[in-house]
Amino acid sequence: MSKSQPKTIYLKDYSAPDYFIEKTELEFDLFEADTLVRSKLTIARNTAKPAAPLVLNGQNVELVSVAINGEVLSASDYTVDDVSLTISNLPDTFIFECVTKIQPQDNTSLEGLYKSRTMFCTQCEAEGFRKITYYLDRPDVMSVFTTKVIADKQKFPVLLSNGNEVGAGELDGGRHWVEWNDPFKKPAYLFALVAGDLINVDSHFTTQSGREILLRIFIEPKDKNKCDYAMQALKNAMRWDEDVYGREYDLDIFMIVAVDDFNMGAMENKGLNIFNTSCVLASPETTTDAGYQRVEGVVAHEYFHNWSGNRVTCRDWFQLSLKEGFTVFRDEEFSADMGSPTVKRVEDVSMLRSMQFAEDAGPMAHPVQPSSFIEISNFYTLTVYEKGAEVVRMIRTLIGAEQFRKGSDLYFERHDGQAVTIEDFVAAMADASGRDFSLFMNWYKQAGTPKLSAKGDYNAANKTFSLTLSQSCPPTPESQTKQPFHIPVAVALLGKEGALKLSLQGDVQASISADQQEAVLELTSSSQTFVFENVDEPPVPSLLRGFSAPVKLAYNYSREELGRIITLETDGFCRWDASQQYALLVIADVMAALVNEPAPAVDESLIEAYRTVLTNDALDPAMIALMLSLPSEDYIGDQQAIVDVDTIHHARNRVVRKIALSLHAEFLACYNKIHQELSAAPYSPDATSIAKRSLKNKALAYLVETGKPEAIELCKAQFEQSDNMTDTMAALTALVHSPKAAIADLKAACLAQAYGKWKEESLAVNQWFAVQATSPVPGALAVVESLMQHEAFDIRNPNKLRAVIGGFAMRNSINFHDRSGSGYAFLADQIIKLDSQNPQVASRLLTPLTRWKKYDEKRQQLMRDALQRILDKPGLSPDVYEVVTKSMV
Ligand code: 0A1
Ligand code: ZN
Repeated sequence: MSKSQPKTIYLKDYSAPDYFIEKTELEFDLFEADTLVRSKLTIARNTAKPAAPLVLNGQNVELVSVAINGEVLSASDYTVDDVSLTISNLPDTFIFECVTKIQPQDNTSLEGLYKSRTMFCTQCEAEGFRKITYYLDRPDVMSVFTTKVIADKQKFPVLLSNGNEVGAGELDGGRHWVEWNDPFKKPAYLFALVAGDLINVDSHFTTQSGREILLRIFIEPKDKNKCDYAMQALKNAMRWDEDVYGREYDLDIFMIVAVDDFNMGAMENKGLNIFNTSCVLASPETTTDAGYQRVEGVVAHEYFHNWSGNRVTCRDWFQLSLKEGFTVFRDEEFSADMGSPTVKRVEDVSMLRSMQFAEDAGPMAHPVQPSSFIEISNFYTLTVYEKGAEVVRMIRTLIGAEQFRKGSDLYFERHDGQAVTIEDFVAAMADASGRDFSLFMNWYKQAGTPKLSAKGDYNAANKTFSLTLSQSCPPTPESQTKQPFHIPVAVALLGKEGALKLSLQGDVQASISADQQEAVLELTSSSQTFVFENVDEPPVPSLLRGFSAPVKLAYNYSREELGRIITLETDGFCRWDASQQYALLVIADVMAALVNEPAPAVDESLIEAYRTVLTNDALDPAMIALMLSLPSEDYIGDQQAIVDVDTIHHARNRVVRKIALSLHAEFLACYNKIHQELSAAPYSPDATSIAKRSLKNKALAYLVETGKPEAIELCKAQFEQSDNMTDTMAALTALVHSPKAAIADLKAACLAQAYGKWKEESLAVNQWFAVQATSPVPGALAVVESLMQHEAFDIRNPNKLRAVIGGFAMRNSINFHDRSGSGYAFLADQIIKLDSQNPQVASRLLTPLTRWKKYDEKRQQLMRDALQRILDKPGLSPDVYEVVTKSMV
């Protein structure tokens, strides 16, 4: 059965539910061939809707029987279609019972109840519960759940659901049952069930009020030694939420289950989080530093949802960013506190600018609070998550940390146990701070990345510096014209010796920090001029400190001015950004020159700036590594109206090589020094060691770029001797991605050796797949095709698909965009195949094809052909249908 013709749903059509479900009692009888779900719902009519029939959502479920108040209904008493069950003429309160039959073992969509390897598990957000049983599957219907799970005891000794275990027992035929009760009302999307042969690792946490919480992570026995890091991250997150937000955990037990087959990173089901193994398991031999940090961030993210998402949830799915934007903001701040705040900020902004900005400029662009959708799964986006977090961050910037905490306290207190809107969240912030956020709401309602243009004018006679800020925003699908945004612009003025003391003329909307070195200017109309007074020398303005707003900044900096920011700015973000802008100017020169000459010169001043950064012992090594990383090809492409794939790739490579050759001695010294320091102790994923490794491996990558035999030897030695995945993968990546034909045998040998070692470690194999799929060396498509035939490839596993197909289509521009169109045709073939199997994954992998407008005419045509071929597939899922049709306009 499939859904009927895809239909658009609008926020403006929201209407409260016709019925409420006070109590939900479920019984799952799990068998190999199918599962019986018995559901008993205590339902009350919404008295504001006296005549409404009961319309329950249900999809891919077989209705076995249905009863009202104990009376079994006959087929003429109700109607069923492929998405709902309707019953009319019901009393104001009643008990609804039904039995449904489902086939979890055949459920390849990984939505609803499904099997991951030998384990049963669920994924109900956003609308997966309806694939389990008939229900009011919408987040504003909140209910108390009791769940009894019955299964074969030997195969499924562990039976879990939300809340507390309230009973267990044995049954005939080797079966057993466990019953769970969750005392907190919740929407169905937070329901979870797990049945499997799992072991658990336990720990405890004592809350600020002295309650003892059992923390339990369930894994397959082979992964027993891989959950210590997640457990510690969980405890850190619990403490942090108490300290920073005053939020304490509420149940007596908090469980995490690791599953191999999962569409996303993890899911915050009440008291029973389900995690993609990639976001919870970690060991030095299989997990890189970035992997460790991801585990820490995702564990915290899901935990923080217990308040921002579960205790206070979303009224409808247009409010998704209410929980996601706020929770991402919370997890970003947590990670910042656990490591280096500046490094974290740079990483987050870098990702936002290269990925979310592209989304905001593409055909699927939507506001943080979308106004319509066909398939909500398509709206778990960088815009809702990451831009949503930026919007929350701007609220904090505007009202300050103290008022922000008051606003958050008020929000949780006012709405505990409710399903609310983004407007409710902002109202709490407004009420707590006394600030007016009406203009600010445009950040939630309008899509597109605003452009912020700035112009500075120094008047030596008056000792004033006038800064004129103007904003505009390109049209996006939902709106051709835009209202102004309320943009907080954090500014410092840099003199020859450093930041100048700031004082603003007149009564302007702005605040100045206690040390007078930073002003937050509030731009609220299309253009405003702010005048700084008592400015004794011509300053260089450093704008958008800490990336105070998600905008594209345009200021005509000279290389000298950027140099001043790089050396004198104390804000790490601006310092890094200035180095990026500098590199962009240099790369742009090379790109222009490439038209006439095959090997243009590279501006030496960039090399000198890099030399200064590389040899600055006062800087955090992680910051040095980031400052020495050239802007990504995606980010460079984003600056162009039409992306010149080949020129970007070649120009950037040329600059990389030039840096590598010019700073060879410095990179080698840096590498040797850090290598020696780190060799003194076993691997540890602490912030200081991570920072050092990031610089060491950046140096290694540059060394290998030189192609010098001794550099290749050094890399090979690191690959062979490393005791950790970070160093192993850094060395392997440098070799595999090297264009040097002479090392082909070495590459093959290292890849074979790595596979031999990782064979049994699925998560390590994923990285082995990804390093090959993302290789810029010509011929990647053939490699990808052969990887899909590899014994370790599993087309039903999303992590494998993301590593191989995603790696190629999303992180290998030069090969994916091959002029022949072979990359596009390949991706279309895969989407057509995956669409019936797993629409959510298919729809996400499709993203690169939707960006066809950014490419030259020939590529545009080839990409559109690929999209058309997908659209022509009969019975296309609503997920893929929505993305393809919106992107073909
Ligand atoms: N709420 C989860 C993410 C998530 C969303 C949808 C899913 O299936 C369609 C699964 C997980 C989070 O923010 O972590
Ligand atoms: Zn989330």
